[in-house]
Amino acid sequence: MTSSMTLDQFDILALRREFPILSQPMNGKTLAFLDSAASSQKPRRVIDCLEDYYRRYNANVHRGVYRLSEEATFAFERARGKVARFINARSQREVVFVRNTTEAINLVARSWGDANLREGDRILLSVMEHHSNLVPWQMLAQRTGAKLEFLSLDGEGRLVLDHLDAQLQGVRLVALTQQSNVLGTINPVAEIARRAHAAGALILVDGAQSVPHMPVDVQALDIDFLAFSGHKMCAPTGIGVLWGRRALLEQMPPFLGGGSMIKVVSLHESSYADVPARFEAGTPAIAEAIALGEAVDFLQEVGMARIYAHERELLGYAIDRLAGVEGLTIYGPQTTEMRGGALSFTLEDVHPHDVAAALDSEGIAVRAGHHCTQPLHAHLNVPATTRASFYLYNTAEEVDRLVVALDKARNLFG
Ligand code: C6P
Repeated sequence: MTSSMTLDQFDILALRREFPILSQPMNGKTLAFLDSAASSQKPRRVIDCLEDYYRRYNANVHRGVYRLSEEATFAFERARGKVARFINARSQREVVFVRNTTEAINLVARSWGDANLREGDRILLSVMEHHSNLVPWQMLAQRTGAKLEFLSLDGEGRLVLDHLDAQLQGVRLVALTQQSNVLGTINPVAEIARRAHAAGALILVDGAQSVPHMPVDVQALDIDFLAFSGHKMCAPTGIGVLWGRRALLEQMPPFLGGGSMIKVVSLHESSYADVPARFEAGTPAIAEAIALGEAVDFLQEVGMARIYAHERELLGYAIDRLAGVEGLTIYGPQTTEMRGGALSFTLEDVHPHDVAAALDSEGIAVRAGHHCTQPLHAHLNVPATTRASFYLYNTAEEVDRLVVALDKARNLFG
Protein backbone atom coordinates (compact mmCIF):
# COMPACT_ATOMS: atom_id res chain seq x y z
CA MET A 1 0.00 0.00 0.00
CA THR A 2 1.24 3.53 -0.70
CA SER A 3 0.21 6.96 0.48
CA SER A 4 -2.13 7.17 -2.51
CA MET A 5 -4.39 4.64 -0.78
CA THR A 6 -7.99 5.69 -1.09
CA LEU A 7 -9.57 6.72 2.16
CA ASP A 8 -12.77 7.11 0.24
CA GLN A 9 -15.15 6.49 3.13
CA PHE A 10 -15.18 10.22 3.55
CA ASP A 11 -13.58 13.29 2.05
CA ILE A 12 -10.63 13.55 4.36
CA LEU A 13 -9.41 16.90 3.05
CA ALA A 14 -12.81 18.51 3.51
CA LEU A 15 -12.97 17.00 6.99
CA ARG A 16 -9.53 18.37 7.90
CA ARG A 17 -10.66 21.85 6.92
CA GLU A 18 -13.19 21.65 9.75
CA PHE A 19 -10.27 21.69 12.22
CA PRO A 20 -8.63 25.14 12.12
CA ILE A 21 -5.55 24.05 14.07
CA LEU A 22 -4.55 21.48 11.45
CA SER A 23 -3.74 24.06 8.81
CA GLN A 24 -1.21 25.96 10.89
CA PRO A 25 2.51 25.50 10.33
CA MET A 26 4.56 23.79 13.01
CA ASN A 27 8.31 24.22 13.04
CA GLY A 28 8.17 25.28 9.40
CA LYS A 29 6.11 22.21 8.37
CA THR A 30 2.41 21.45 8.26
CA LEU A 31 1.31 20.13 11.63
CA ALA A 32 0.86 16.35 11.66
CA PHE A 33 -1.10 15.82 14.86
CA LEU A 34 -0.59 12.22 15.97
CA ASP A 35 -1.48 12.63 19.64
CA SER A 36 -5.26 12.40 19.71
CA ALA A 37 -5.13 9.65 22.35
CA ALA A 38 -3.94 12.37 24.73
CA SER A 39 -6.50 14.92 23.55
CA SER A 40 -8.18 15.41 20.20
CA GLN A 41 -8.39 18.55 18.11
CA LYS A 42 -11.69 20.45 17.92
CA PRO A 43 -13.75 21.21 14.83
CA ARG A 44 -14.78 24.79 14.15
CA ARG A 45 -18.41 24.11 15.01
CA VAL A 46 -17.47 23.01 18.54
CA ILE A 47 -15.33 26.12 19.03
CA ASP A 48 -18.19 28.24 17.64
CA CYS A 49 -20.64 26.51 19.95
CA LEU A 50 -18.61 27.55 23.01
CA GLU A 51 -18.42 31.12 21.78
CA ASP A 52 -22.12 31.19 20.95
CA TYR A 53 -23.00 30.19 24.51
CA TYR A 54 -20.85 32.94 26.04
CA ARG A 55 -22.02 35.56 23.55
CA ARG A 56 -25.74 34.78 23.50
CA TYR A 57 -27.05 32.85 26.50
CA ASN A 58 -24.44 32.58 29.25
CA ALA A 59 -26.28 31.95 32.54
CA ASN A 60 -26.30 29.34 35.28
CA VAL A 61 -28.47 26.26 34.77
CA HIS A 62 -31.33 24.80 36.83
CA ARG A 63 -31.56 28.00 38.89
CA GLY A 64 -32.89 31.06 37.11
CA VAL A 65 -36.47 31.61 36.09
CA TYR A 66 -35.45 34.15 33.51
CA ARG A 67 -35.11 33.56 29.80
CA LEU A 68 -31.31 33.27 29.51
CA SER A 69 -31.08 30.71 32.28
CA GLU A 70 -33.93 28.71 30.77
CA GLU A 71 -32.18 28.72 27.42
CA ALA A 72 -28.90 27.57 29.01
CA THR A 73 -30.72 24.85 30.96
CA PHE A 74 -32.49 23.66 27.85
CA ALA A 75 -29.24 23.45 25.86
CA PHE A 76 -27.44 21.74 28.76
CA GLU A 77 -30.13 19.07 29.14
CA ARG A 78 -30.43 18.66 25.39
CA ALA A 79 -26.69 17.86 25.35
CA ARG A 80 -27.30 15.19 27.98
CA GLY A 81 -29.92 13.67 25.71
CA LYS A 82 -27.51 13.67 22.75
CA VAL A 83 -24.88 11.87 24.83
CA ALA A 84 -27.47 9.34 26.01
CA ARG A 85 -28.50 8.54 22.43
CA PHE A 86 -24.85 8.40 21.32
CA ILE A 87 -24.12 5.49 23.67
CA ASN A 88 -27.66 4.07 23.45
CA ALA A 89 -28.49 4.66 27.11
CA ARG A 90 -32.05 3.74 28.10
CA SER A 91 -32.61 7.18 29.55
CA GLN A 92 -30.77 10.48 29.74
CA ARG A 93 -31.10 10.24 33.51
CA GLU A 94 -28.35 7.65 33.31
CA VAL A 95 -25.88 10.26 32.05
CA VAL A 96 -23.93 12.09 34.76
CA PHE A 97 -21.78 15.02 33.67
CA VAL A 98 -18.37 15.00 35.34
CA ARG A 99 -15.01 16.57 34.45
CA ASN A 100 -13.38 13.60 32.76
CA THR A 101 -12.89 9.84 32.81
CA THR A 102 -10.78 10.12 35.94
CA GLU A 103 -13.54 11.82 37.88
CA ALA A 104 -16.15 9.36 36.60
CA ILE A 105 -14.14 6.39 37.88
CA ASN A 106 -13.41 8.10 41.20
CA LEU A 107 -17.11 8.78 41.59
CA VAL A 108 -17.94 5.08 41.29
CA ALA A 109 -15.05 4.07 43.58
CA ARG A 110 -16.08 6.56 46.26
CA SER A 111 -19.82 6.17 46.00
CA TRP A 112 -20.59 2.61 44.93
CA GLY A 113 -17.29 1.25 46.24
CA ASP A 114 -17.44 2.68 49.76
CA ALA A 115 -21.09 1.68 50.13
CA ASN A 116 -20.73 -1.87 48.83
CA LEU A 117 -17.25 -3.27 49.33
CA ARG A 118 -16.01 -4.99 52.46
CA GLU A 119 -12.77 -6.57 53.56
CA GLY A 120 -11.85 -9.52 51.37
CA ASP A 121 -14.10 -8.50 48.44
CA ARG A 122 -12.25 -8.59 45.14
CA ILE A 123 -11.93 -6.14 42.27
CA LEU A 124 -10.65 -7.49 38.96
CA LEU A 125 -8.57 -5.13 36.79
CA SER A 126 -5.98 -5.72 34.08
CA VAL A 127 -2.29 -4.99 33.73
CA MET A 128 -2.99 -2.59 30.84
CA GLU A 129 -5.09 -0.11 32.86
CA HIS A 130 -4.44 3.62 32.80
CA HIS A 131 -3.61 5.01 36.26
CA SER A 132 -7.13 6.51 36.26
CA ASN A 133 -8.57 3.03 36.33
CA LEU A 134 -6.09 1.73 38.87
CA VAL A 135 -5.29 4.33 41.54
CA PRO A 136 -8.95 4.94 42.58
CA TRP A 137 -9.33 1.17 43.16
CA GLN A 138 -6.07 1.05 45.12
CA MET A 139 -7.41 3.86 47.31
CA LEU A 140 -10.73 2.03 47.69
CA ALA A 141 -8.89 -1.17 48.62
CA GLN A 142 -6.94 0.75 51.27
CA ARG A 143 -10.16 2.18 52.72
CA THR A 144 -12.17 -1.04 52.71
CA GLY A 145 -9.71 -3.94 52.82
CA ALA A 146 -10.88 -5.13 49.39
CA LYS A 147 -8.30 -6.91 47.24
CA LEU A 148 -7.16 -6.10 43.71
CA GLU A 149 -6.60 -8.88 41.19
CA PHE A 150 -5.27 -8.51 37.65
CA LEU A 151 -5.86 -10.10 34.29
CA SER A 152 -2.51 -10.62 32.62
CA LEU A 153 -1.47 -10.11 28.98
CA ASP A 154 -0.11 -12.42 26.33
CA GLY A 155 2.91 -11.60 24.16
CA GLU A 156 0.74 -9.57 21.75
CA GLY A 157 -0.73 -7.43 24.50
CA ARG A 158 -4.11 -9.15 24.62
CA LEU A 159 -5.90 -10.18 27.80
CA VAL A 160 -5.39 -13.76 28.90
CA LEU A 161 -8.93 -14.96 29.55
CA ASP A 162 -8.31 -18.71 29.84
CA HIS A 163 -9.03 -18.71 33.57
CA LEU A 164 -11.50 -15.86 33.66
CA ASP A 165 -14.37 -17.79 35.24
CA ALA A 166 -12.12 -19.02 38.06
CA GLN A 167 -10.64 -15.54 38.49
CA LEU A 168 -14.14 -14.08 38.78
CA GLN A 169 -14.96 -16.06 41.92
CA GLY A 170 -15.59 -13.61 44.77
CA VAL A 171 -15.18 -10.61 42.48
CA ARG A 172 -17.65 -7.77 43.10
CA LEU A 173 -16.46 -5.48 40.30
CA VAL A 174 -14.53 -5.81 37.06
CA ALA A 175 -13.00 -2.48 35.97
CA LEU A 176 -11.51 -2.66 32.52
CA THR A 177 -10.49 -0.45 29.66
CA GLN A 178 -12.24 -1.11 26.36
CA GLN A 179 -9.22 0.04 24.40
CA SER A 180 -5.66 0.39 25.67
CA ASN A 181 -4.14 3.85 25.30
CA VAL A 182 -0.71 2.26 24.77
CA LEU A 183 -1.18 -1.11 23.06
CA GLY A 184 -4.29 -0.21 21.11
CA THR A 185 -5.75 -3.58 22.15
CA ILE A 186 -9.55 -3.66 22.05
CA ASN A 187 -10.86 -5.91 24.80
CA PRO A 188 -13.88 -8.21 24.32
CA VAL A 189 -16.01 -6.25 26.77
CA ALA A 190 -19.36 -7.85 25.93
CA GLU A 191 -18.01 -11.34 26.59
CA ILE A 192 -16.30 -10.30 29.82
CA ALA A 193 -19.47 -8.50 30.95
CA ARG A 194 -21.52 -11.65 30.35
CA ARG A 195 -19.12 -13.78 32.36
CA ALA A 196 -18.77 -11.15 35.10
CA HIS A 197 -22.55 -11.00 35.51
CA ALA A 198 -22.77 -14.79 35.60
CA ALA A 199 -20.32 -14.68 38.51
CA GLY A 200 -22.36 -11.98 40.27
CA ALA A 201 -19.94 -9.12 39.56
CA LEU A 202 -20.60 -5.70 38.06
CA ILE A 203 -18.48 -4.28 35.25
CA LEU A 204 -17.19 -0.74 34.80
CA VAL A 205 -15.74 0.07 31.40
CA ASP A 206 -13.13 2.77 30.89
CA GLY A 207 -14.23 4.14 27.52
CA ALA A 208 -11.71 6.99 27.32
CA GLN A 209 -10.08 5.47 24.23
CA SER A 210 -13.06 3.63 22.76
CA VAL A 211 -16.04 6.00 22.85
CA PRO A 212 -14.26 8.59 20.62
CA HIS A 213 -13.21 5.96 18.07
CA MET A 214 -15.89 3.30 17.59
CA PRO A 215 -19.61 2.79 18.06
CA VAL A 216 -20.21 2.02 21.75
CA ASP A 217 -23.64 0.77 22.78
CA VAL A 218 -24.06 0.28 26.52
CA GLN A 219 -27.11 -1.95 26.07
CA ALA A 220 -25.45 -4.20 23.50
CA LEU A 221 -22.35 -4.49 25.67
CA ASP A 222 -24.60 -5.10 28.69
CA ILE A 223 -22.26 -3.28 31.07
CA ASP A 224 -22.98 -1.43 34.32
CA PHE A 225 -20.84 1.72 34.19
CA LEU A 226 -19.06 3.55 31.37
CA ALA A 227 -16.61 6.43 31.84
CA PHE A 228 -15.31 8.73 29.10
CA SER A 229 -13.87 12.20 28.46
CA GLY A 230 -15.15 14.90 26.10
CA HIS A 231 -11.72 16.25 25.23
CA LYS A 232 -10.71 13.05 23.46
CA MET A 233 -13.79 13.16 21.20
CA CYS A 234 -13.64 16.63 19.63
CA ALA A 235 -15.23 18.37 22.65
CA PRO A 236 -13.59 20.78 25.11
CA THR A 237 -11.64 19.85 28.22
CA GLY A 238 -13.44 19.92 31.57
CA ILE A 239 -16.40 17.77 30.56
CA GLY A 240 -16.73 14.01 30.80
CA VAL A 241 -19.40 11.42 31.36
CA LEU A 242 -20.26 8.71 33.81
CA TRP A 243 -23.00 6.51 32.44
CA GLY A 244 -24.50 4.02 34.87
CA ARG A 245 -27.52 1.73 34.95
CA ARG A 246 -30.28 3.78 36.48
CA ALA A 247 -31.12 1.22 39.18
CA LEU A 248 -27.48 1.25 40.30
CA LEU A 249 -27.12 5.03 40.24
CA GLU A 250 -30.32 5.38 42.24
CA GLN A 251 -28.92 3.20 45.01
CA MET A 252 -25.63 5.09 45.20
CA PRO A 253 -24.95 7.83 47.76
CA PRO A 254 -23.65 11.21 46.57
CA PHE A 255 -19.94 11.70 45.95
CA LEU A 256 -19.73 15.48 46.48
CA GLY A 257 -22.13 17.58 48.55
CA GLY A 258 -23.30 21.10 47.79
CA GLY A 259 -25.73 23.05 45.65
CA SER A 260 -27.89 21.38 42.99
CA MET A 261 -27.60 17.86 44.41
CA ILE A 262 -30.13 18.25 47.23
CA LYS A 263 -33.88 18.06 47.77
CA VAL A 264 -34.22 19.57 51.26
CA VAL A 265 -31.47 20.96 53.50
CA SER A 266 -31.73 21.71 57.19
CA LEU A 267 -28.89 22.67 59.49
CA HIS A 268 -28.05 19.10 60.45
CA GLU A 269 -29.08 16.97 57.51
CA SER A 270 -30.13 16.93 53.90
CA SER A 271 -32.03 14.75 51.48
CA TYR A 272 -30.63 14.28 48.05
CA ALA A 273 -31.88 14.95 44.54
CA ASP A 274 -32.72 12.18 42.10
CA VAL A 275 -30.09 11.04 39.61
CA PRO A 276 -28.28 12.45 37.76
CA ALA A 277 -28.49 15.74 39.74
CA ARG A 278 -27.44 13.87 42.91
CA PHE A 279 -23.98 13.47 41.40
CA GLU A 280 -23.64 16.97 39.94
CA ALA A 281 -22.92 19.19 42.94
CA GLY A 282 -22.13 22.83 42.19
CA THR A 283 -22.24 24.76 38.95
CA PRO A 284 -21.38 22.36 36.13
CA ALA A 285 -19.21 22.96 33.05
CA ILE A 286 -22.18 24.37 31.13
CA ALA A 287 -20.58 25.60 27.91
CA GLU A 288 -18.42 22.49 27.76
CA ALA A 289 -21.38 20.14 28.17
CA ILE A 290 -23.30 21.93 25.41
CA ALA A 291 -20.20 21.77 23.20
CA LEU A 292 -19.90 18.05 23.96
CA GLY A 293 -23.40 17.71 22.52
CA GLU A 294 -22.20 19.55 19.41
CA ALA A 295 -19.17 17.25 19.15
CA VAL A 296 -21.47 14.23 19.38
CA ASP A 297 -23.59 15.64 16.52
CA PHE A 298 -20.43 16.13 14.48
CA LEU A 299 -19.11 12.61 15.14
CA GLN A 300 -22.49 11.09 14.33
CA GLU A 301 -22.72 13.03 11.08
CA VAL A 302 -19.34 11.66 10.04
CA GLY A 303 -20.43 8.26 11.38
CA MET A 304 -18.74 6.29 14.15
CA ALA A 305 -18.50 3.15 12.00
CA ARG A 306 -16.75 5.16 9.28
CA ILE A 307 -14.39 6.74 11.79
CA TYR A 308 -13.50 3.30 13.07
CA ALA A 309 -12.99 1.99 9.52
CA HIS A 310 -10.83 4.98 8.58
CA GLU A 311 -8.61 4.59 11.63
CA ARG A 312 -8.32 0.88 11.04
CA GLU A 313 -7.22 1.43 7.45
CA LEU A 314 -4.68 3.99 8.60
CA LEU A 315 -3.48 1.66 11.34
CA GLY A 316 -2.95 -1.21 8.89
CA TYR A 317 -1.01 1.11 6.64
CA ALA A 318 1.09 2.38 9.56
CA ILE A 319 1.88 -1.15 10.84
CA ASP A 320 3.04 -2.10 7.31
CA ARG A 321 5.14 1.01 6.81
CA LEU A 322 6.67 1.04 10.30
CA ALA A 323 7.81 -2.56 9.79
CA GLY A 324 10.30 -1.07 7.33
CA VAL A 325 11.90 1.22 9.94
CA GLU A 326 15.08 -0.46 11.15
CA GLY A 327 15.32 -0.93 14.90
CA LEU A 328 11.67 -0.11 15.58
CA THR A 329 9.62 -2.30 17.95
CA ILE A 330 5.84 -1.89 18.07
CA TYR A 331 4.09 -2.90 21.30
CA GLY A 332 0.64 -4.45 21.21
CA PRO A 333 -1.09 -6.49 18.50
CA GLN A 334 0.69 -6.43 15.13
CA THR A 335 -2.56 -6.68 13.17
CA THR A 336 -5.65 -4.46 12.93
CA GLU A 337 -7.88 -7.19 14.40
CA MET A 338 -9.53 -5.94 17.62
CA ARG A 339 -7.03 -3.10 17.71
CA GLY A 340 -7.37 0.67 17.68
CA GLY A 341 -5.09 3.39 16.43
CA ALA A 342 -2.70 3.94 19.34
CA LEU A 343 0.73 2.76 18.20
CA SER A 344 3.46 2.73 20.82
CA PHE A 345 7.00 1.87 19.91
CA THR A 346 10.67 2.12 20.80
CA LEU A 347 13.45 2.91 18.35
CA GLU A 348 16.54 0.93 19.30
CA ASP A 349 18.14 2.61 22.31
CA VAL A 350 17.05 6.11 21.40
CA HIS A 351 15.22 7.65 24.34
CA PRO A 352 11.49 8.08 23.54
CA HIS A 353 11.71 11.76 24.49
CA ASP A 354 14.50 12.25 21.96
CA VAL A 355 12.39 10.48 19.34
CA ALA A 356 9.44 12.74 20.12
CA ALA A 357 11.64 15.86 20.01
CA ALA A 358 13.09 14.79 16.64
CA LEU A 359 9.56 14.23 15.28
CA ASP A 360 8.45 17.59 16.65
CA SER A 361 11.19 19.31 14.66
CA GLU A 362 9.49 17.79 11.58
CA GLY A 363 6.11 19.17 12.66
CA ILE A 364 4.88 15.78 13.93
CA ALA A 365 3.24 15.76 17.38
CA VAL A 366 3.45 12.46 19.28
CA ARG A 367 3.55 11.58 22.96
CA ALA A 368 6.50 10.01 24.78
CA GLY A 369 6.74 8.60 28.29
CA HIS A 370 4.80 6.00 30.24
CA HIS A 371 1.41 7.38 29.14
CA CYS A 372 0.06 7.03 32.70
CA THR A 373 0.54 3.27 32.56
CA GLN A 374 3.60 2.55 34.66
CA PRO A 375 2.59 -1.03 35.55
CA LEU A 376 2.03 -1.81 31.86
CA HIS A 377 5.46 -0.43 30.97
CA ALA A 378 6.98 -2.49 33.79
CA HIS A 379 5.24 -5.53 32.28
CA LEU A 380 6.64 -4.64 28.83
CA ASN A 381 10.01 -4.14 30.48
CA VAL A 382 10.56 -0.69 29.00
CA PRO A 383 10.59 2.55 31.02
CA ALA A 384 8.92 4.54 28.27
CA THR A 385 7.63 4.42 24.71
CA THR A 386 6.85 6.87 21.93
CA ARG A 387 3.23 6.82 20.84
CA ALA A 388 1.57 7.91 17.61
CA SER A 389 -2.21 7.87 17.74
CA PHE A 390 -4.74 8.42 14.99
CA TYR A 391 -8.13 10.02 14.66
CA LEU A 392 -10.63 10.80 11.94
CA TYR A 393 -8.54 13.66 10.53
CA ASN A 394 -5.25 11.80 10.08
CA THR A 395 -3.97 10.77 6.65
CA ALA A 396 -1.71 8.18 5.06
CA GLU A 397 0.56 11.04 4.05
CA GLU A 398 1.10 11.82 7.74
CA VAL A 399 2.07 8.18 8.30
CA ASP A 400 4.61 8.55 5.46
CA ARG A 401 6.04 11.63 7.14
CA LEU A 402 6.27 9.73 10.42
CA VAL A 403 8.22 6.92 8.75
CA VAL A 404 10.66 9.32 7.05
CA ALA A 405 11.17 11.29 10.29
CA LEU A 406 11.80 8.08 12.28
CA ASP A 407 14.45 6.96 9.80
CA LYS A 408 16.03 10.36 10.12
CA ALA A 409 15.93 10.19 13.94
CA ARG A 410 17.55 6.76 13.95
CA ASN A 411 20.38 8.02 11.75
CA LEU A 412 20.78 11.06 13.97
CA PHE A 413 20.88 9.22 17.30
CA GLY A 414 21.79 5.70 16.23
N1 C6P B 1 -5.09 9.08 28.56
C1 C6P B 1 -3.18 9.52 27.14
O1 C6P B 1 -2.35 10.27 26.62
P1 C6P B 1 -8.76 11.91 31.59
O2 C6P B 1 -7.37 12.42 31.80
O3 C6P B 1 -9.50 11.74 32.88
O4 C6P B 1 -9.52 12.64 30.55
O5 C6P B 1 -8.58 10.44 30.96
C2 C6P B 1 -7.90 9.47 31.71
C3 C6P B 1 -7.75 8.21 30.92
C4 C6P B 1 -8.40 7.08 31.36
N2 C6P B 1 -8.32 5.93 30.68
C5 C6P B 1 -7.62 5.81 29.55
C6 C6P B 1 -7.60 4.51 28.82
C7 C6P B 1 -6.94 6.93 29.06
O6 C6P B 1 -6.23 6.81 27.92
C8 C6P B 1 -6.99 8.16 29.76
C9 C6P B 1 -6.23 9.35 29.28
C10 C6P B 1 -4.32 10.13 27.94
O7 C6P B 1 -3.13 8.31 27.02
C11 C6P B 1 -3.84 11.17 28.90
S1 C6P B 1 -2.90 10.50 30.21
